[in-house]
Amino acid sequence: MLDGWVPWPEAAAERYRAEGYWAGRPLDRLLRDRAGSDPGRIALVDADGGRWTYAELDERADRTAAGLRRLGIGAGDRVVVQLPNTDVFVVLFFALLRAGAVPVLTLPAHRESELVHVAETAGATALAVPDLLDGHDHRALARAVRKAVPSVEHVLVAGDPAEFTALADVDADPVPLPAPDPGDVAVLLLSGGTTGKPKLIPRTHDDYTYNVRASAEVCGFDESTVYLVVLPTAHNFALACPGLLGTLMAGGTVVLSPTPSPEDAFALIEREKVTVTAVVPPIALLWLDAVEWEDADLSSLALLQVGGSKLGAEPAARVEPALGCALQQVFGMAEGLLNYTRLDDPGELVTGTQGRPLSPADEIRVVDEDGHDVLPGETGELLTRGPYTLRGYYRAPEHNARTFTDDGYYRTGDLVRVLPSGHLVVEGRAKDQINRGGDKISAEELENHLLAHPAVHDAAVVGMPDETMGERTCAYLVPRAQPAPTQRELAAFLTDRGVAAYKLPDRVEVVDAFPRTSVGKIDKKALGRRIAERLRAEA
Ligand code: J2J
Repeated sequence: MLDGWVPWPEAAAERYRAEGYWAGRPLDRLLRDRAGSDPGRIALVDADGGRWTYAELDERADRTAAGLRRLGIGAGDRVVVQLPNTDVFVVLFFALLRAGAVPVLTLPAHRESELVHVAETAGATALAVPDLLDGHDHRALARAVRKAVPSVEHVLVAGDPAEFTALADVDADPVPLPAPDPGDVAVLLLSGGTTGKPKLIPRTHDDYTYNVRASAEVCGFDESTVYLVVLPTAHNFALACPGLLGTLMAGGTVVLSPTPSPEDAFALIEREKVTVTAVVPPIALLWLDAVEWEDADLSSLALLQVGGSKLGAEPAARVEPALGCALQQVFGMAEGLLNYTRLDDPGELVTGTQGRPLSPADEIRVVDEDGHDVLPGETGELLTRGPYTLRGYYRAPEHNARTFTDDGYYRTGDLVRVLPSGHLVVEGRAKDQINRGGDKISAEELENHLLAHPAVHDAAVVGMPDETMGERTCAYLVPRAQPAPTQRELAAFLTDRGVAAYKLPDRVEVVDAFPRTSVGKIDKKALGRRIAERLRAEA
């Protein structure tokens, strides 16, 4: 068993098992089961037209698992996986589960700063990367990670491996492998982060399998489902809500799009007769416009899931007429709790709310700043616990003490109100994070990077309103001396430090001093208002 993670209390675990939420089966079985019942059905299609049946995918996963074991990668090993939306990701994911290893999923956009931290925190023994992606050499990234994190013994490369191991060569005749304990951690997901460094989220076989199964049921996935993966496969939404895992569990077909661009995605929707996909609001907005000029046939599309940040009611209402498919809003988090509007919800709930909890066993509370429950319908911070919501981040005891209540509720940092129907409306945020069109940026993490610049005396990062992204990032700086660093200089500095591009500030504001609250903290609310006003004045 992995150490450093926080299991559910035994009484809760017993209840989740007794009530059937936790089925006691390893996560990889969803593929094995379908390979048994529907071996010849197409499980996976890539952008180039590569096609794999359930039996083929299952066998590739077995062969890769055997290859991993031969390399010495096995029970309990953490393996950082940074791969684009390709068959290699899907095969490696299942292979790692079968080998008993724990995939640690990172976004392709992550760079040295994020990867080193993730590999270090996970105590990773291996790293899987593409050779080149969007012009970036991930083998160079892997070299930097290995240098910084000596526990990383193996680098597995999709494509040309240079001095490392080609993933194509991680292949051996299948061997019988011990099944993991379903109560154990199956996968580590990355949190959006509100602190200096991103946190790792342990998801067990039992909890994640339930997450996938219940999601697939609520979203009506079945053998006729053709799901297009548009967001990165490493994202909880695209992976498991119901995502690619839910599609495979239901016996449908997963289609992989290399990018969310209308050109790529629409062509695949037409070619593969895609029935459902999941996007973040800025992509939904882009697609709503793109139907005007892209003449692809989208008539197969029955459902568009939108989540990751708040979708406005106006674009929400445009989805059905413009794309000819139903909308489902999803308010989810890699930490667990998922809220979905239901397929038979009345229109005003679908366009005007962010859904209601997936599971009858999800417990939610909405509390004020003192932790007291607000009156029904009032806005407060959402707390939650349940059969698929973590009880603690991996190896983060101090952070856990702050982020969880004594009785195990996770403080989401989201401000919501609950309607009489049980649907949630997201009203804002209590956490120090910027939600840039679904990409989460920890203000503290970015501030720490900015403070490392020799010309920066102090830094405060806030969100600024943006029509397409919902929010963008504004960095307020107090310089050490004039001239203050420009936005371009800072971007180059941050990129040099290995910070992912989506975290670079969209705007830099130089000030002499920050407004302070009565207790002397930087008044970020005031800064947020200041930049919003300034944007209005400029418009
Ligand atoms: C407002 N805020 C939202 C929404 C997430 C499905 C969908 C999304 C995620 C995800 C996910 C929102 N409206 N509809 O994992 O499986 C913000 C909240 C939340 C945070 C979680 C999934 N949907 N959010 O976005 O772990 O602030 O997961 O707490 O990346 O995104 O971010 P993340």
